[in-house]
Amino acid sequence: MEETTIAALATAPVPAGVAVIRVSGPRTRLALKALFKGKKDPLRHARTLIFGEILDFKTSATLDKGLAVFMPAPWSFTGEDVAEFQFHGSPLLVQQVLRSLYAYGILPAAAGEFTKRAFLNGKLDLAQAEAIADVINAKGEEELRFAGEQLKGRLSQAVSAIGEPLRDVLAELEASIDFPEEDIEPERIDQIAARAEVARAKVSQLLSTYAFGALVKEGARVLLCGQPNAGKSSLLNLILGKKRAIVSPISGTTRDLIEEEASLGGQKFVFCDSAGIRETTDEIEKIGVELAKERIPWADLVLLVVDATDEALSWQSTADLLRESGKRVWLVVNKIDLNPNAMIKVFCDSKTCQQNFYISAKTGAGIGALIEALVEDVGKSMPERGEVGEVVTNERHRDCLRRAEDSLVRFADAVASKTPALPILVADIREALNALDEIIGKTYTEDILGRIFSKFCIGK
Ligand SMILES: Nc1nc2c(ncn2[C@@H]2O[C@H](COP(=O)(O)OP(=O)(O)OP(=O)(O)O)[C@@H](O)[C@H]2O)c(=O)[nH]1
Ligand SMILES: [Mg+2]
Repeated sequence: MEETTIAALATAPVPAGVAVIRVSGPRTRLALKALFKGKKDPLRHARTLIFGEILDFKTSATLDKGLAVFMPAPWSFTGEDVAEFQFHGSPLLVQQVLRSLYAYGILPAAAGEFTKRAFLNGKLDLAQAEAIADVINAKGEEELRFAGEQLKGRLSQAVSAIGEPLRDVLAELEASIDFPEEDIEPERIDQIAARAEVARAKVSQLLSTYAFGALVKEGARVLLCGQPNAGKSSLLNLILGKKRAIVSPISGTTRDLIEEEASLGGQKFVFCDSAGIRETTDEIEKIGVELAKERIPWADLVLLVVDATDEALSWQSTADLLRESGKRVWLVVNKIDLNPNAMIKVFCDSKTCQQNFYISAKTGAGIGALIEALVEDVGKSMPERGEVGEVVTNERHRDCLRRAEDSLVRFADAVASKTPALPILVADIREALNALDEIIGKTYTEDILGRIFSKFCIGK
C-alpha cells in the first residue's frame, strides 16, 4: 500500500458544469474532515454523495458548494481510501481546491497514478488497466466495444486460460528434473507436448486477431499520392471537412507529410497527404518527394490522385512505383469538372489499381461514392458483430503473444527431436508463461509500468 496520498482533477481542465477532484491514500479522511462541511459526515456515510461546502484551507471560507463522497479502502477504485469532490467546473476553483488539498500533505497525482495504484492493489490486472485508457480514447464504436470487453477482463481470462495448463506442464517437467532417476515416460512426454500444442494454437489464434484489432484501434491508413497539383490536398480537406492542408495552383505546394485522423461511417481512418511525386531541383521539394515515397509502406491503401486534364498521363510513372510496392491502390481521377471526358478515357489497369473513381474536389462530385467505398472496404476486414471473441488491439500484448508463440514452437521442436533435454523444455515453457503473465501483469517490471501509465492523462 502506498504511503502517499494523491489528488488530481478527474474531469477535463476546462470550464464545465461540474468538476470532479479525486483523492486517494491514507490522508483522504483528514482532507475530508478539514475541507468539507457537509449536512452529514461523509466518513460516516461511506459511498453516499453528501451535499455541503468545500472550504479553503487557510481561512475556512467556503470555496464552493458541492458534493463529496467517501469510499473506504479496500472497496474503492484504487483499493485505498478514496474521496471525490464535485463542484462547479471552474478551472480557478479547481486550483483553489487542489491548493487546499496540497496544504494537507496531499501530492499532485502523476499520469495514470490512480489506475496504477488500482493495479498494484489487485483491483484490476494490467490488460484491464490498459483498457481504461483505450475506453477513454476510443474514437469509433468498434474500438470502444473491444476496449470495453478488455476492461471486463475478457482478454485476461483468455490469456489465463492458456497459461493454466502450461503451469501444470511446467510443474511436471520440473519435478522430473528434481528426480532424475525417474525418467519421464515417452507417453507422458507426448501428453505434455499435446497440451503445449493446444496452448500454442490458442496463442496463434489470439495473435491472428491483431490485424483487425489494430485496424480498429489505430485506424485504416490511407495515403494520398500522385503528381503535383493533382488535388491531393484539396481531397484531404474535403474528406476532413476542414482546411488542414494548404491548397494552391502552384505545383509542389505540399512538402511535409500531413497526417490527420477522421471518422467515416463509425470507422477510424488516418489520412496522409504527401508531396506530389516528380523530378525536381528544388531542395526542399526533393525532401518532400522522398518522404512521400518512404511513406508508401505505411499505408493500408493508397489513393493515386490524378488530374483529369493531364493529357500526358504523367502519373503513370507513379503508378509503376506503386505497383512495385505491392500496395493496394485505387485510382482517383480528380477535376472531372474541367474534363468530364476523363470518366471514359482515364483509367488504370487492374494489375495496378483495384478500383477507379471520378471526382471533383471542387464541386464535391463523386466524393460520396469514394467515401462509401472506403468505409465498405474496411468493413470487409472486420468480423461480424457477435462473431468476435477476444481481440488483441494492443501492440504490447501482441509482442508478448509472439514471444509465447516462439517459445512454444521451440518447445514442440525440441520434443520432436526425440532427445529432448529436460532443462531446455523447462526453459521454453517458463518463457512462454512469463510472456503470457506479462500481458496481465502477473509479472512486471517498474519499466513496463512506467511505459504504460506515463501514456495516461493526469487524473486517470
Ligand atoms: N477545377 C478544379 N480545380 C481543382 C480541383 N481540385 C483541386 N483543384 C485546384 O488544383 C490546384 C492544386 O490543388 P492542390 O490540392 O493544392 O493539389 P496537390 O495535389 O495537393 O498539389 P501539390 O501539393 O503541389 O502536390 C488548386 O488550385 C486547386 O484549387 C477540382 O476538382 N477541380
Ligand atoms: Mg498538396
